[in-house]
Amino acid sequence: MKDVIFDLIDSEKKRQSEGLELIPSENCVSAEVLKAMGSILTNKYSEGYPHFDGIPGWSEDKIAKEVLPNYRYYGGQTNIDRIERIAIDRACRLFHADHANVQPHSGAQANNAVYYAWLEPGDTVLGMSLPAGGHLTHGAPVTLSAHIYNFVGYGVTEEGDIDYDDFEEKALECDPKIMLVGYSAFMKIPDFDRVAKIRKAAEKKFGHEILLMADMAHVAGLIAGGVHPNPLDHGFDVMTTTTHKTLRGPRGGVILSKGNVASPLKKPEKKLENIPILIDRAVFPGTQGGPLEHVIAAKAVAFGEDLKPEFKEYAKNIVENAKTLAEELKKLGFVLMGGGTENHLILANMVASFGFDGKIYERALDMVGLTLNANAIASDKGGAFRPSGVRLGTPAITTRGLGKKEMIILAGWMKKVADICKKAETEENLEKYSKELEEIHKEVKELALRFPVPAI
Ligand code: DSN
Repeated sequence: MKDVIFDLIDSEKKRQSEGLELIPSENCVSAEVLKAMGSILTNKYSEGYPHFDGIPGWSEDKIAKEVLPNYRYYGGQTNIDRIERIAIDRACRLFHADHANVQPHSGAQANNAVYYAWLEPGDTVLGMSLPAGGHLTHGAPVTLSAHIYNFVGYGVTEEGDIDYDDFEEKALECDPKIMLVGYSAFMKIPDFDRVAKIRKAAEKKFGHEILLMADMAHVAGLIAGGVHPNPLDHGFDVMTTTTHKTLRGPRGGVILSKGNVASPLKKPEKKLENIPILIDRAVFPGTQGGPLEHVIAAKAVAFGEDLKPEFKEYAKNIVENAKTLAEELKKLGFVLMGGGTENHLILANMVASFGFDGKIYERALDMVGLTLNANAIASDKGGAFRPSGVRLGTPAITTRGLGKKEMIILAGWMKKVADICKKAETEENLEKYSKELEEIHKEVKELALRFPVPAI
């Protein structure tokens, strides 16, 4: 008998096909990425790392005897090693990195490995605070890393940009070991050069090296596509990212770094120049066991797609769509944080726009097949469960081929749903407007089916 799980997968295929995905951290993978991810590579254990290309000053013979047998803890790695090596090489080419660790199971795992590579318990990390748009793993008190390390949060300005004065003041006060630029709800392009200058001043004051880390999980695809600056080109040592957002790969993480690339078998001195090796040791055996080689193969396929010229066009279109959608929403009375967007992401303050919160709007949009998420805005009073805003973005709909014309239609639907929420006032009352919502749903479905989800 067919397992019910497959019925539910079919049902999810229908939901994705008939609706439009506006969650800015989601995307639709290609058939090739899906095929690699669903392959028999999932059968294989391969703790360790693929064979190394060479170690300066070591003979081939010495490497063969002393290093290679120790690189993996299981036999049968002929194909796995080649796959992982290709994933690493492609990731390095995409982001101008000296080294890539492609094994993190997620962005959170990637961040935790970087912390473990560089910090001692109690050390300080300066990162964007959660209410300002930072990520849970940048110091939210509920996380494991917040129990181990000391996180100091910087904020954003009224205009929605990083408050660089606050950043600088805190950097020169809190003696950070890591300075972190990264976020999951931020619409501006960071001034990486300014942060690199602040790092130098803080290093001078405190007399030790400070790791410059960028968590680019949201915008990595824009960086790869050349429409967003690359922190590794602007003095940053490490960049972490997930692989499933704008990069359009399988769910997972990767850590890119600058520095000496050498054998992870010997623990090097804790210096910035050794960060690639420290990171390899921190991922395995530091914080993870067996790598997911079927996912690593899918990462390699996605990185191959991201290196193609078409991906540059895709990245450009993501940003153009987001800007068009933001402008249309503003014309219709939506108050947008930061006044709009410079990337793929839009944060609308629903309380300031129409007097209701993000949760009722998320629910009503779900009813018409438009999916986004309620999201706190800086200095939000509504808490995590009744945030004032909604966060939306264009990576998935751009993959499906929607363009300027459809952004204008989409903004119109969003306004109609906002008008219904205003009348309904509560989520329970939305049912009273089910006929009006169903009319919009029909239109959404008709348009969505004209732009098929790849690989479905
Ligand atoms: N959950 C991701 C996002 O939606 O931004 C961050 O981890």
